[in-house]
Parts: sequence; C-alpha cells; structure tokens
Amino acid sequence: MVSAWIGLGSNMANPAARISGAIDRLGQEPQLTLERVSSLYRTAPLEYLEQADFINAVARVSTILGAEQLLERLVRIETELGRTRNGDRYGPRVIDLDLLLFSDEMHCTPALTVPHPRLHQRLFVLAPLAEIEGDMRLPDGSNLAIRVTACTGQRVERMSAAATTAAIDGVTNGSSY
Ligand code: A4P
Ligand code: MG
Repeated sequence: MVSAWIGLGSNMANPAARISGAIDRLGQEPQLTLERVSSLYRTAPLEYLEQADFINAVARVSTILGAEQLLERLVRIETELGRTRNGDRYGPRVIDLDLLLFSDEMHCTPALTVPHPRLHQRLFVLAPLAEIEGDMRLPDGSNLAIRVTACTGQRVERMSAAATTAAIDGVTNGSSY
C-alpha cells in the first residue's frame, strides 16, 4: 500500500457540489481507500484569469495501484462526472482530478509527471495539502509549510463547514455560480 495525494478542482456548474461528488466517488473506487480530505477552498483562477473562481480540495488515499493505473482511474472518474476535454487548456472545467504526489516517487513519462509539475507554486493545492499534512517534506526535499509561505498574492479562502453546505445546496450569496 502506498499513499497518494489527489488535487480536486472545479469552476463550473455548482463546483462545490462537483467536488463533494468527486470525493464521494473516490471513496467508492475499488483498490483505493480515502484516508483524509481537506476543507473546500474558494480560489482565484491561475494561468487563465478570465474565468470564475474555483473550488479546490486535496484528498489523501492509500492504494495498491501503481501511479499510472491510479491516473487512469482518475481520468475515468473525471469522464464519468462529466469532464470533456474540448475547452481551453487551463480554462473552465467541470472537474479536474490531478495526481499531486505518489508516495515520495519522482516519475516522469509522457503520460504522467509526479509530483505534479505545477504543485510547488500553487497555493490552491499547497494550502489544502498543508491542512491535512502539516509541514510534510515534499519529494524534492523542500518543506511544505515553507512553500506555502512563499506563495504570495494568491487568493485562497478556506470555506467553513456552513459555507460548504450552503454552496453545495446552491445557496451562494450572490456569487457567480
Ligand atoms: N498528466 C501528467 N501528469 C499528470 C498528473 N500528475 N496528474 C497528463 C494529472 N494529469 C497528469 O491533463 C493534461 C495531461 O496531463 C493528461 O493527458 C495527463 O495524462 P488534463 O487533466 O487533461 O488537462 P488539464 O487539467 O487542463 O491540465 P492540467 O495540467 O492538469 O491543468 P492544471 O495544471 O491542473 O491547471 N486555478 C485555480 N484557482 N484552481 C484550479 O484548480 N486549475 C487549472 C488547470 C488552472 N487554474 C486553476 C486551476
Ligand atoms: Mg488535470
């Protein structure tokens, strides 16, 4: 069994409900055990800025699958949950499941790069990861807590349990969702 960390993101069609549904779906996947899940975070878009805020979260699973098998499962679950790949790279998406870390492996093939290549500079990933893992050491030897403090100017808001429930139920306080 190894531990793996999955980043979840959505900014279309009730993203909080999408993330919550994807977490439930991960919990049902054979050969995977869902171990920890972060809060949901409302985050400003990075890369392609002209799009709605995202909801992001991170989950830790344990699995007997290999890294590439796990990625195949994630892609299958994305498709099942309505992801299509005809939009812009980095553009709006119904659900994105990224394999952030697979044990402490460093792995780079055309199909899969772990750690996820943009993990280190993205607070929307680092903040929920730090919530569930504290100051873990990343496979390159860097310290997660230090990486978090190095990410400045990125709007990332942890949602309370009440705000999460309201967002899942579609009560959004006038936001753009
Ligand atoms: N791939 C290689 N390594 C991995 C990995 N570790 N995890 C390959 C997942 N996929 C990996 O992915 C493109 C290709 O990367 C796949 O063929 C896969 O085999 P994709 O999911 O089809 O496309 P994508 O999601 O558009 O690309 P990517 O690279 O995952 O995009 P990002 O980097 O996730 O950026 N702003 C905020 N606030 N929150 C967000 O969640 N997300 C993005 C998307 C941009 N801005 C954002 C957010
Ligand atoms: Mg992706």
